[in-house]
Amino acid sequence: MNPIKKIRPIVTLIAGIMIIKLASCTPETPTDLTKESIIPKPVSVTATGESFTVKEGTDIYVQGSTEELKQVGVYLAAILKPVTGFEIDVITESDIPPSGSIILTVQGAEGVTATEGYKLEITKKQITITAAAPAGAFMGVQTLRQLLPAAIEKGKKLEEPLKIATGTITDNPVYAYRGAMLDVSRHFFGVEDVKRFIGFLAAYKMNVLHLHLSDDQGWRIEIKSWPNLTTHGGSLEVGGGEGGFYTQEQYTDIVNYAKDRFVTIVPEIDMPGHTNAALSSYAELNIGGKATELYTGTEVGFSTLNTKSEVTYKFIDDVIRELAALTPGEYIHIGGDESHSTKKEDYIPFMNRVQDIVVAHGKKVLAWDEIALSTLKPGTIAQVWASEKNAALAVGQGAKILMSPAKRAYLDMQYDKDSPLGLHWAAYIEVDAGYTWDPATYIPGIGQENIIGIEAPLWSETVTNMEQIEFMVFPRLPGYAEIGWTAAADRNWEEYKVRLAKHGERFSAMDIYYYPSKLVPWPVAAE
Ligand code: NGO
Repeated sequence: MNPIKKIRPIVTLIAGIMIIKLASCTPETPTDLTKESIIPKPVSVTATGESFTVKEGTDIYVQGSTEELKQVGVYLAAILKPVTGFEIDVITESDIPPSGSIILTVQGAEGVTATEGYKLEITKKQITITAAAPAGAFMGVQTLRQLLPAAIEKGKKLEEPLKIATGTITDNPVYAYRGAMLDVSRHFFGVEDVKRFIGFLAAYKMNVLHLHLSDDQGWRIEIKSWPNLTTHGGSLEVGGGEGGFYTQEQYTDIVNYAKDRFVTIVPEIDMPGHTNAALSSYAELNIGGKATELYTGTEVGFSTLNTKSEVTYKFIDDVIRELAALTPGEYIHIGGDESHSTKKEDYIPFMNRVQDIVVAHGKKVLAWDEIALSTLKPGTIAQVWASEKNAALAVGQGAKILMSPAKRAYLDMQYDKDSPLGLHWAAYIEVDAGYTWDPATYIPGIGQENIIGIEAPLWSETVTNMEQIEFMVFPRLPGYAEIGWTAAADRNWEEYKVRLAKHGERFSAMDIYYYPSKLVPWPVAAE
């Protein structure tokens, strides 16, 4: 059961929003690499004043050939082939690359140490991406992609040759975890939508997609040992429309698609609250032993698993076992938020025991900040969304935290009071407010050494289709990517907004339906 993409355009809802069309003009040959609008901003860029041209005969040479690195070459070739019309082979033999080549190498990478770090050298004669690992080469390719004309994103043959300004870029991220979350429970999004979302993350060097797979309104991942979870618990969504779920095969397809783009999937099963879909599917999980009705509203905090019953732990063990087997990433997210119907004296032993289950299946625990009330196992991460007190409790236990403060990082918050979609219980988050904060100074007493990274969650109470996802995510997502990648000292809204504006053309070429915030100096629309 994989409902096709629902088409319910919000165009009518946002009347008055201008679709920006750019004037077509002959592109100038780029010669100043320092003038390019790269997001996230790299560590250093120096220019040498010339340009490289992709020509007939340009091939991609992969040196230090692991299969993974070769795949990065194949990925780059797939971008260049349709827009140039050239053959563009990926060559793994140790031949000396001729003039005009693009080289991806993990050899001689002494200066590049971070797994995702890279050095991109562009001369008139060749382009070389040097990295310590294939992940870094992939990040370098994303930078290269942004140095090419925005029109390449349409994937169609261009009349003009591809030219790139020469110089050197060295780069590596500040935080290892740079992610976004998609709530597929409140509204379900099919495999193709999730893949498109992963593509957005990869384009901005983000490396985690957290999937919120279960909540009161729907259970979205097939669990073979508890089949009603999806056949019954996955059948609806907020508003009463048809829900859906991923078969294990489809989930694996998503995991692999993400892996090819150096994005790790973090699956979340929310518990002990936010569990009505499970409670409705299996009577024995309820405190009174009676199954609940399916729920299609948007209230929170009314459901809880029976934390005193052994059946509950058997259920959780089965779910985590199946999910862990399908998930190559190191984390399983166990929710733990807003368990208002679970007594505190029951919540704490429950979270302790579920952490043990996750660890027993070879994974580390991620959970919302309330988990800090329990005893954190080594490696458990608290995802800070609401409570600075919980953040301090987690750090006090020696744990690291993941920064997702709702007031700054929630992608489901409205931009302003006129936004047609989204909530505003935490804040209105205009594009500048989403960008102008620093995870390492946000909570007094908690610094970079306590933080694994940043994640921007998109909850989907009000978001029903891909177009609406895009409207909430763009143009805020590149800002979160930059917060996670670029040092705070190198970030500045006045400078960033100009770079972001240049990406409007890229969003349009990617057919992304973005919010044209008045705070961003988008290029003037041409008739
Ligand atoms: C809260 C709540 C979610 C809502 C979201 C809406 C967390 C961690 N729990 O965030 O269930 O969907 O707000 O913004």
